[in-house]
Amino acid sequence: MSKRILIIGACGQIGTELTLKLRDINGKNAVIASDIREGSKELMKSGPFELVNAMDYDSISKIIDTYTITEVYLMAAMLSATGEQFPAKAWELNMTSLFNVLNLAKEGKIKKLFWPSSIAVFGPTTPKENTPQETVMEPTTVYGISKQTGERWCEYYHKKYGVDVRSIRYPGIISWKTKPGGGTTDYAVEIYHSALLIGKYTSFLKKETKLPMMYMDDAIEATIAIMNAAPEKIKVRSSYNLAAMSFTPEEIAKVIKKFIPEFEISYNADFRQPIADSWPSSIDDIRAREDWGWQHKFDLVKMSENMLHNLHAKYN
Ligand code: AKB
Repeated sequence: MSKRILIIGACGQIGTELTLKLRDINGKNAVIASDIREGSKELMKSGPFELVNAMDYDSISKIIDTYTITEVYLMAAMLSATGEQFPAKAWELNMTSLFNVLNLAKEGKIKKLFWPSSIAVFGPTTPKENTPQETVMEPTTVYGISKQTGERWCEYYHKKYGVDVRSIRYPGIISWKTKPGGGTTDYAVEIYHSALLIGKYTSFLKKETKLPMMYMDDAIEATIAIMNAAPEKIKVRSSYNLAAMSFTPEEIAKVIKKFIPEFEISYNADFRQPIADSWPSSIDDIRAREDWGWQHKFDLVKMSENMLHNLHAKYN
């Protein structure tokens, strides 16, 4: 049977670019985009789209039957900052959507499943630098708790029912096409937009807050690579640590200043500061590199060049 992909949450930051890339690779009709609302013009024009709520089991099941779907990428989630405003909703969305696809896979309706986890699974008692794959995990956000719980369930469904579920612990993802929403790492996207539009930015994290980050191109590469790897190479069935770079607001501002010398940064830490403080500063992703050949391409300078180039073209 040929590969037919359903992306749930296709209009979000990662979902948009993942859908476009998977359509380039597999052809537009082999990739069905779905979300609770319509997305960018580029996404909507690029191939089939279905309106669906990730918490609605029956609707997802129907789409899977209609399009004879073989693989699902579940990209819908409420992120860390919004999750702290709406804890019950965050838990409900993040867990119900995961159980829906895990159960559909258990019933044999999905052959392969991608579900993203996050560095938010770690907490203040986790080693902060070079956080290992296996370590203390005591997350303090609802989002982090939902991701950690989700990881346990993924491993359980794999071991108990043979579900082929694959996962990555995404760091903060930086991209120019679609803005992120409701995350603690979002400052690292906002800063580029503000630098180009108004030449200044007020960071909601303190200048010395170092967090693990990744450019979208690398995140998409990794997501497709883990899904294409032979099943025996995927030795971690909870979720893989994944890393590319780590930096502080002060460091990213310094690099932006190289391209836009008049750029100014100021700092006004808010409720997202304690979330950031509870997360690692850098991640050890040796298992992903050894098991399925992960390699990142973008560092802070290369990413900044690419972001500013693409955003400049978008705004002019
Ligand atoms: C967030 O900030 O909530 C996300 C994440 C690190 O998972 N970007």
